[in-house]
Amino acid sequence: VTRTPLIAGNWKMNLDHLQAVAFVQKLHWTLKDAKFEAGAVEVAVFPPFTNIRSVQTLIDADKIPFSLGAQDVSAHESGAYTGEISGLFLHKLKCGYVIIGHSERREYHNETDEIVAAKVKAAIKHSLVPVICVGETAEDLEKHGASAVPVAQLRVALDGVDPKADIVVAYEPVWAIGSGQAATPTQAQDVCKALRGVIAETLGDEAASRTRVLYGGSVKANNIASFMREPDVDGALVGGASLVVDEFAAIARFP
Ligand code: G2H
Repeated sequence: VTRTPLIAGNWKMNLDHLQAVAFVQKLHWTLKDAKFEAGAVEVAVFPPFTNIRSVQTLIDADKIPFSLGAQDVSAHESGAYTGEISGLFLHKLKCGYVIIGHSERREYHNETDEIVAAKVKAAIKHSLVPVICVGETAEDLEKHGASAVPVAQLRVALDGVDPKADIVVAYEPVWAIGSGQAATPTQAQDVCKALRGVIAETLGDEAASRTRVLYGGSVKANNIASFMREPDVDGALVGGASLVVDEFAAIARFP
């Protein structure tokens, strides 16, 4: 199987809806000028909830070949959950993806592996592709090595998932997030390979060979190619560098 590389921009809590529209327009023009071939690489943007409608309208109107995703989803479908966003709402806004279990949500919102697993099921139920984030802290790395924690997190997240479901896995070592200190390509490869092993073990070989496993954590235009050369790294989840048009465009043009 050939897995289409996925370059995903996680904007986190940045850009309001007007800035978001201007940004996506400019990114589109920049990639067009560079004769960027949609299809060879999939580009996805993950704006804050309040911008999804505006970005979706633009993408639709100008036939912009970017995928759209949200940064979180509720584990519940509807009801008395003040402030939460249902997967059904995201699906109706034509979101294709949703990030689940980002380390910032695990840390600041106490999201456990069990909550992550429930959100993964909610996303799949509403035809959203979950981008399941796993990764070890600096302390985990020192105590247990790189792959033990992400492997354990992914096992819980995939428990009971339909083997035919479309999912994406993102390995984001917490110590590499926003720190400017990315993992080495070899470190990323080792853990991404171990995570593919977990997919094989829980969902089967077919799912393991088709599912994209991303690396995230201080990905920049000057290191993307080194990650993409690794056989088990199928793309990147990009934070800080996804907020700068030229930088993100350069990442998307890595081949
Ligand atoms: C990790 C990553 C995007 P950054 O959080 O998910 O952020 O590229 O800024 O390290």
